[in-house]
Amino acid sequence: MRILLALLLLPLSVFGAAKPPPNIVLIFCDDLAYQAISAYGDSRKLLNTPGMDRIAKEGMRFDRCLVTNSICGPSRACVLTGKYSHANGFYNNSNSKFDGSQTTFPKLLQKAGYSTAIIGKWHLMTDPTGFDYWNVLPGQGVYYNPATIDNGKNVKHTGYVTDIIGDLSLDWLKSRDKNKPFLLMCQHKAPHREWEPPARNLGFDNDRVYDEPPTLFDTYEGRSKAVIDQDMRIEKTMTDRDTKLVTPGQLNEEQRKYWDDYYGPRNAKFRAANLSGKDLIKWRYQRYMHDYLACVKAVDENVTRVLEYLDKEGLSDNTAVFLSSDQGFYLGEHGWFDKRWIFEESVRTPMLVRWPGVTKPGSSSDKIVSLIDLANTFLDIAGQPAIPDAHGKSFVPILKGETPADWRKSLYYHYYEFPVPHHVRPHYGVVTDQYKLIHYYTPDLDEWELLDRKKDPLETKSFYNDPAYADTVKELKAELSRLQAEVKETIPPPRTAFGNKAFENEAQPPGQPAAGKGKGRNKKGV
Ligand code: SGN
Ligand code: CA
Repeated sequence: MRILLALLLLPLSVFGAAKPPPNIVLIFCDDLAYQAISAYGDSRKLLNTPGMDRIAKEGMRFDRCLVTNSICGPSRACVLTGKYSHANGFYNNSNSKFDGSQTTFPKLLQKAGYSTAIIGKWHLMTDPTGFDYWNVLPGQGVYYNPATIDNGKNVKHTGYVTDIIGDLSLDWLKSRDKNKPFLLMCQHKAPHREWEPPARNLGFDNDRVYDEPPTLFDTYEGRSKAVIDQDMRIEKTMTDRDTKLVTPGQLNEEQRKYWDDYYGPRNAKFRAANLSGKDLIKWRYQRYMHDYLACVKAVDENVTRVLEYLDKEGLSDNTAVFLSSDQGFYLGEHGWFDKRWIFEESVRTPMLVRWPGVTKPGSSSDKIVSLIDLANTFLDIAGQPAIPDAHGKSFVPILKGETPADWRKSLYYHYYEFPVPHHVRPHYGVVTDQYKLIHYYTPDLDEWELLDRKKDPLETKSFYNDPAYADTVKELKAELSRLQAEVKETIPPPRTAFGNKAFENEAQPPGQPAAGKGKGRNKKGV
């Protein structure tokens, strides 16, 4: 009898009103290291992130989501277009301007009937296109009392940027057109440099002493000149502003009070200790961890707010929630902060996805996915055709637990911006599960490196000149050429790719090994 009843009811559910297309929420952070998310299980156990962990627990954690050009604007252009920098035209943060007339996934979702919104960090120089609502920070934005550009109009806010982006996101969700599926891109500024925490999180760690990464005092022995010659070390590059020995200018009186109450006595103790050498690096590392993690904690609190809103409105079941970042970030590994490199902490970015009814709760994938895959993934979720000339692919099959046998085994990478900020030389390369083959190719440098993650997980050595790796180098060079041909990148890239006057007076164009000398570095950061 019960079976009969079930059979009678079946057609109602199968042929009843079609389920509306899923909503899509992308929570996209700036410089969020996977090491700072507890779901990723870093051995330092840096922070507890219940909000982000909830997405992992109820969905899938990607352990190898890689970027293709590890800086802000370029990554964001890759997300929107599904294409590499040389194809979407946005190479660097210094002089690139996003061509908003090109095909992007928000435009296609909008055309397919979605309400589309972007709130928070944008950093693409031209106005957003493809959004019914946009309210973005100008440039990098600031942590305290930020201005935003609300559909073209300047608005001044009082408060803390992460909470403001959270508030604006919830406001939009509440006031959106409820007859349509939606795309919300909630894009945090945090935890970008200079890592300024909100009042409530100052001292959240009770002056904990964080474990140091084993490579905090890396000497870069045997590494390429490019690795030795960077400008992103805690020792050399971190400023008094970064370490809060200088109070940020944009605080109001009340904010300054709680700021000084926390930092004042600690800074006095630091000054009295008169640290130098390794002790100074150790102190800076501890201060960096407190500040950076306190910013991540605020992001996490705002992730929870969004998830709870979706629950309360009964939206969770039909909403795919993605959490990611424009790139990874160094938390003291190799003595560094910042990103840019093809190396692991920089090239690998967090990716957590919850899609109820589709993605198995508590699952993970070690397949190589990339931010260039997001555009076609979102279109696939919405039941829309892919952007045909995008380089990225939909990873919906992986989300469904059905990884295609021919899923990519390698990814092409290319970083361009030089010399400022951070003096990381342009390089391209190929990343596989085990290896990274890298070519530094500026006029003053023609060097290769080979990293082996299995043999040397901390990435402290290059095996390029080791005869035992000759065959591997040969195979990877062939793979690199195959990938360059596949994505149709011409080497050397145009000079404009580098973003500043790095090679202005060089006789040889970048890409051609030459005797020419590199220009002195410009101290003015971008
Ligand atoms: C600023 C930062 C740099 C950072 C770039 C790019 N300096 O210039 O440390 O690498 O942004 O970051 S700061 O002193 O102004 O903070 S990105 O995330 O936009 O690519
Ligand atoms: Ca960034």
